[in-house]
Amino acid sequence: MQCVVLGVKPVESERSEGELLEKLSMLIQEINGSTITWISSSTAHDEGKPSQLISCLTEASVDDVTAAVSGVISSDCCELWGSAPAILPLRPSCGYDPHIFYDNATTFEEWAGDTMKQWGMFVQNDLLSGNEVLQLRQTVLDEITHAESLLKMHRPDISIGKDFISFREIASRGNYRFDLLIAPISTASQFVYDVINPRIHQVLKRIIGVIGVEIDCDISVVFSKPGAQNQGWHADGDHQKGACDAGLAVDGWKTVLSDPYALCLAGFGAFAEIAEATWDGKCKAGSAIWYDYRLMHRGLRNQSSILRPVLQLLFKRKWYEEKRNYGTESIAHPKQTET
Ligand SMILES: O=C(O)CCC(=O)C(=O)O
Repeated sequence: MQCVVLGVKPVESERSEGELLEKLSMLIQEINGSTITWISSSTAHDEGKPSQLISCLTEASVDDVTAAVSGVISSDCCELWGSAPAILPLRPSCGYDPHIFYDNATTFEEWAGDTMKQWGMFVQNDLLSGNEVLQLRQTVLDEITHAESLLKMHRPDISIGKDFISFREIASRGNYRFDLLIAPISTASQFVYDVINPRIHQVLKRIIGVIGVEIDCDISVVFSKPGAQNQGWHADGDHQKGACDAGLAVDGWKTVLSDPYALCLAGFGAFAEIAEATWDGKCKAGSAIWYDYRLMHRGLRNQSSILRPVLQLLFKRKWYEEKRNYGTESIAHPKQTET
């Protein structure tokens, strides 16, 4: 089973996105014995010109799907934009904001659970007050200063920001961007246990589990120094290398994503960028972006003149161990020289 995305040009003004999808759903339900399920539609630009995008799930070949669609639409051009063994996201016509920002329609916990299932992410505004942000910011900056002073003391050969580093406590994520693990016994971690966790406990319970029972939490700070550039699209976890998951959904991810095994409180990929399906998640300090750990994401550049810290809380099933993001050598020890 694969997801196929086709672009149709030109976009006819009288044909809304929904109409094309409806028409195809009526006219093409099967190709050479393979069922076609039409999923969604959107628009994106191809060399400056708008193109209507439509996606479907099928066992049929991409050529057969393209030919079938070309045969039923009055359009100059129908071409393949992408295909994948997982659903390729298309931007909803109203954009993402109405879906991923809470609108008070139901309880926050219920909405958060449903939104995570459907969109893989959501925004929680004003999780922390202004004063709490200042307090947290200071403790996190102290951790960064401490880590950098250890690095300077023990590894003076390293040019912080320019050289690639991968230590047990801190790793670079491209020029001028770092991920620093916060020790479980530290002022910053205590802030998470005392202030943040009680506020999000119910949401976590609905989405992934109870802290201390099914899940635990890795705390880190991703900080981007002035001059950090846009990151490449990526997903952090080891799931890409075939690590076991929380349990595949009944149809093995074909149409339904299984429950997450890890959540990150703090995106999409190359195809999503071409299809204009990405979301640039900017939110106020003190607000949180929650996302399923499998979601493709990237850090945006820091054009300001100050360091930008982002507290990252990775809530994960206890069996999941994050091994990919850091190294094994400690910054607290001098470089071992070969004898
Ligand atoms: O810079 C950020 O905010 C995100 C960083 C990130 O995604 C990563 O380092 O894995």
